[in-house]
Amino acid sequence: APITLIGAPTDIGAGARGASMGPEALRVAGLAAVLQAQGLTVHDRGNLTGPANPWRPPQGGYRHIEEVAAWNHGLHGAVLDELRAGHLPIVLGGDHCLGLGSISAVARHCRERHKKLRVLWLDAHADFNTAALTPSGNLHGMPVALLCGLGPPELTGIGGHTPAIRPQDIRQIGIRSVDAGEKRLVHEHGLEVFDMRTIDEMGMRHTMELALAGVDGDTHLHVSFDVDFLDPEIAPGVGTTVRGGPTYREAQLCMEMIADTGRLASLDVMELNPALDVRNRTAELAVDLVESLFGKSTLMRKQAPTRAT
Ligand code: DIR
Ligand code: MN
Ligand code: MN
Ligand code: MN
Repeated sequence: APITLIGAPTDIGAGARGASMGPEALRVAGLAAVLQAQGLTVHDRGNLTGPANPWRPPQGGYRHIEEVAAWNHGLHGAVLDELRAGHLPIVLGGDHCLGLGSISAVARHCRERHKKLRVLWLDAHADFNTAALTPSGNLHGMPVALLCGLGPPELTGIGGHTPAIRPQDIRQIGIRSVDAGEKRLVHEHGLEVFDMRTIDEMGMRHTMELALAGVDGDTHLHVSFDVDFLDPEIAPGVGTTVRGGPTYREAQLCMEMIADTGRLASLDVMELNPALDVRNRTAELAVDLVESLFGKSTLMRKQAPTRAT
């Protein structure tokens, strides 16, 4: 499918300013050209607009809830338009609160087309906080909970269906920072989390085999790539670094195994913060990984390598 780039330049849900510059940094790093070089058709529809960041303290456990709702409504509409047109949307974030608008649109499209949904959430964080549990009030720590129906109706209802997704639709990979109350909630809702210990113990290959199990020809595969998934040694340009993330090779294998399924149908690239980056290297790394996600491999491969399970 033709790819559409949708920029969402805001840091409205984050605890540090600067993710609003993410879309332009990804463009400067050559995202469109890299995909076109693989023979893909790419339309860049430019950036969405929305409210400025008023930088207020939390109210009732949430920071900037109205502005977060406005950005996510806009993104929901843009992603849904692209999916209905048969395009593959790539959302250029923006902070991860935008996963709400993007994935609620993907879920709506799946309901319309009777497709199965599988969301791969690549992140250092579980993003499963609620107003009662959050240490910060920042909504970028809550999109998975909101998508699962936990939170205020003005956010959980954005896709016209609450909950937008079920916990069993999602697999989280690379997780290594979960707040105390959030940990209990993740457990209660039965989220399938492949944390860093799992990756250490079974390796990225077996982890991805498990995370992708059951993905078939009827599955819409969505990847929500929070750039802080990556180890901060290789990806310093994010607002909330957590040490001990996947290495360059582990991240490449993760992306290549997703590409091998042939089912990738939408993508978010979130939390890139150029204000904290070093000569745009984190943006360049993200583009490099997206290239693998869209099937760039070192050699011609006749088929995906056999999976030993
Ligand atoms: C933390 C940080 N769990 C919070 N979350 C981040 O504020 O809710 N998510 N950084 O990406
Ligand atoms: Mn088109
Ligand atoms: Mn996140
Ligand atoms: Mn994160």
